[in-house]
Amino acid sequence: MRTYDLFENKVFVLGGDGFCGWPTSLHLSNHGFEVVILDNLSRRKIDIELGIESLTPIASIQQRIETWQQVSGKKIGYYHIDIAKEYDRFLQILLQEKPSAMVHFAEQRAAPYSMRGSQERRYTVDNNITATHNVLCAILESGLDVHLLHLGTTGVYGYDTHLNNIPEGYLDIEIPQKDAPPITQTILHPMYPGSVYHTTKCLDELLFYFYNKNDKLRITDLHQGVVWGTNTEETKQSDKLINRFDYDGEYGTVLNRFLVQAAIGHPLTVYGTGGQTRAFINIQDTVNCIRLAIENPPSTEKVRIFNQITEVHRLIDLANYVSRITGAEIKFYDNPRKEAASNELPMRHEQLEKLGLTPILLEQGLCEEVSEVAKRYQDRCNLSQILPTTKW
Ligand code: NAD
Ligand code: USQ
Repeated sequence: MRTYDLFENKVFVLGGDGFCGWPTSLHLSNHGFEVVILDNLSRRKIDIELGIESLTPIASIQQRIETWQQVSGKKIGYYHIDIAKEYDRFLQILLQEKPSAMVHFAEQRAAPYSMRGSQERRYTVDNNITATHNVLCAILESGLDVHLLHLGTTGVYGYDTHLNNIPEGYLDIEIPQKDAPPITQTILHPMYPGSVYHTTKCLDELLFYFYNKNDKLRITDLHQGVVWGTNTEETKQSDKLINRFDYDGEYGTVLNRFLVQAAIGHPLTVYGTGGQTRAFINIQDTVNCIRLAIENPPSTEKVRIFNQITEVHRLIDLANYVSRITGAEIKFYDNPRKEAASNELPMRHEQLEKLGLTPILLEQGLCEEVSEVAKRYQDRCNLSQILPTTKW
């Protein structure tokens, strides 16, 4: 049986140069954790491949880390490594650094990008599944008791069902038996992915299930909704710490896209009738949730699953809200994705709140803050990147 030394405080952040990973690294560092980032900068390479750029000018990872040390006096370590391709080196780094927790963001995360063509489909599966499996294998082979926290998605539950009480990961079901009373069993909620990307998150879930059952690895899977916002308390401390802000049709997420569109006078791009409903979370809450989950590690009895969301909105309501506060026009576009015309999403999310999360809900002030960032950098906005290019 493994033992867990509470509050050994070294944390690996895999994918720590990304949109969620960078503010998480700073937040954990600010809260006394010794942070080590592992990233292969593949996201920056995809920007070059697609000819897109973050709306905000992001500093290099080296400048980011140097600036954080100047601003806070705290050090962040960094390894340039491909988790999917450099297993032996990853294991060596793990054995050398001995972190007590590992936050795993290191995956290709855009649904549209994963559906562009065979190359991107294959890359997304190869990268995401191999990265996750390498992480699990390395933890097992190291013999270390590392708490793995993975960023999953609420998309694993699917968006075209009519469930009215989506649980946090598990369902109790009755399995009919021949000539005997039914057996009650707790199972992972059935998965209904809507893109190759979302499918990789479902496959990740199964890998976690197996390694926990077989090897008692300590795992938290955070089923996160669409993230919005850009800066956090820490990234605001210097221009060189600014977070990335994707607004293009492949990587930009919907609310941030609407706020940029409003700032540059482009109509809000509502796909279909806007009847789709999604769960949302502000980036400041993302980093708070991850810290809370690290500070409160799970047992090894089963994979702990939290729905990391704070609110649920229908897309057309969101567009109307942004239009009301900014005066932007709304325009309906043929939906480039295969999605139901509408769905409901009543999703439970009390576990993180029980650990102390005080949700930041959509409010005008925060939208204005994001709009300010969008206005400040509007000259960097490439209008030709606004409309989606991938259809499925
Ligand atoms: P991102 O693309 O900005 O960051 C991912 C980071 O991982 C990048 O810095 C990239 O270079 C790195 N990376 C990818 N593959 C790697 C590999 N093989 N080895 C090393 N590094 C690698 O994405 P994000 O928005 O920060 O999302 C992070 C995680 O959170 C993803 O797994 C995503 O599925 C999940 N998530 C994101 C959102 C959202 O709205 N952004 C919502 C729910 C879940
Ligand atoms: N949408 C529009 N207009 C736009 C962009 C999107 O109407 O201009 C709609 C989409 O059709 C979709 C919804 O908004 O119904 C959300 O799209 P999105 O691009 O904001 O988010 P999605 O593709 O679902 O993916 C994002 C992240 C992914 C994460 C996921 C969480 O990129 O990493 O897993 O949010 S979730 O949505 O819960 O699956």
